[in-house]
Amino acid sequence: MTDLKTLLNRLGNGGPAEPHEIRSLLELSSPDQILELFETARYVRTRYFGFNVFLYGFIYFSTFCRNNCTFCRYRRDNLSLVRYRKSMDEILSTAKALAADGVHLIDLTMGEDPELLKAGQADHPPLPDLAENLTAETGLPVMISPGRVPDDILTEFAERGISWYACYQETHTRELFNRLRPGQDFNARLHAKHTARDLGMLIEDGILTGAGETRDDLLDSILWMKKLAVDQARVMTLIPQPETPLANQQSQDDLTELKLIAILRLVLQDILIPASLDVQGLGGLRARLDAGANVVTSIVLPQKGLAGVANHDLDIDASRRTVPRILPILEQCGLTAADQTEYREWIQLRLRRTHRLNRLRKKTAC
Ligand code: SAM
Ligand code: MD0
Ligand code: SF4
Repeated sequence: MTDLKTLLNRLGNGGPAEPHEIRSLLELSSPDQILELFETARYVRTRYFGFNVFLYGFIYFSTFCRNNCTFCRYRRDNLSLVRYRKSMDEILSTAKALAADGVHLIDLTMGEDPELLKAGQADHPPLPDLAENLTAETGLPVMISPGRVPDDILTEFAERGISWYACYQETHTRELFNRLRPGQDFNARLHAKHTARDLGMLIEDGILTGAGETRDDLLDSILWMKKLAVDQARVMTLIPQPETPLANQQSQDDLTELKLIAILRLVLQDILIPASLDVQGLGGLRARLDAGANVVTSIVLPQKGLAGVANHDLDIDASRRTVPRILPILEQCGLTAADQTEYREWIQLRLRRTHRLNRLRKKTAC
């Protein structure tokens, strides 16, 4: 059995990890050893990104959803909330304000809103037009998080220059997926990510932890995301939501999330890994960055009636999910917000790599 120092030394220098070695990292419980894990993750982050961190503005523009995910406040059967669908003008003005605050990307997120999935509604152009308008008006790259959408819509996103497709599997174990996302098709959700990648988009996948998974489930997810060669990988700790089937799930502290951030950094090395403000708000940011994350996500403008997902209102109207509140924390961590140009350059390089790999895959398939 390799000792921890040897293993961290190898991973810290970009070496490979065997599944049983990743499992041993997931099992770490000694505080000193966990700190060594985080330190190595920061070392790897510095090698690829220096001290730069990227900032993602978040616009949850429709909270209507046709699905019934057991963990989610916005599931169809939850009748206890007032839902909203923001107009094109509201979305544009919010995106411009976020851009002026210095975010690097606009993350356009929605429930699987049947109205928006139909082409072009009164107040709304079709989704690909909406996303393209945002790119044009803000000059920023756009991520779209619409849930599972058909291939023709993905094709339009790619043709309109949308950089990212985000779609979180939550777990890569079918049986657990069926419990978390009942009535949804495991393969179809994976297929959407493959299709987006084949179309030349960058892709993000993600794990939900604290939702009844085992260590082997987590290991499987890490191996899947490595195989899929995702460009961004996230982990979120379940925040049990009232009025949902997982309302009484025992709350989990954030240690597993932090270890997963560090392990993803060591196994996937040069990808983007979010520190989401949506789990513990601003108070949880430093720990996530110290574990090796390099993107702050879920930056939400206050007083606009916009919601978060896991924590729908935490820190939002107190203006604590804003760029000015984040910058001092980056500084405490010895980090700094990248220039918008630096992020665009990273995207361009990564997209070129995707296109190269796609060409190679096509050639070997012939
Ligand atoms: N409706 C789209 C979909 O499901 O793909 C887009 C929304 S997606 C950004 C919502 C994500 O937030 C989920 O995939 C899940 O990872 C996370 N999430 C939702 N509810 C959560 C909760 N209660 N606790 C933690 N994370 C949650
Ligand atoms: C976040 N609440 O960044 C958001 C969301 C969607 N692409 C991201 C899960 O944490
Ligand atoms: Fe809908 Fe997404 Fe929530 Fe599932 S996670 S219920 S698809 S908004």
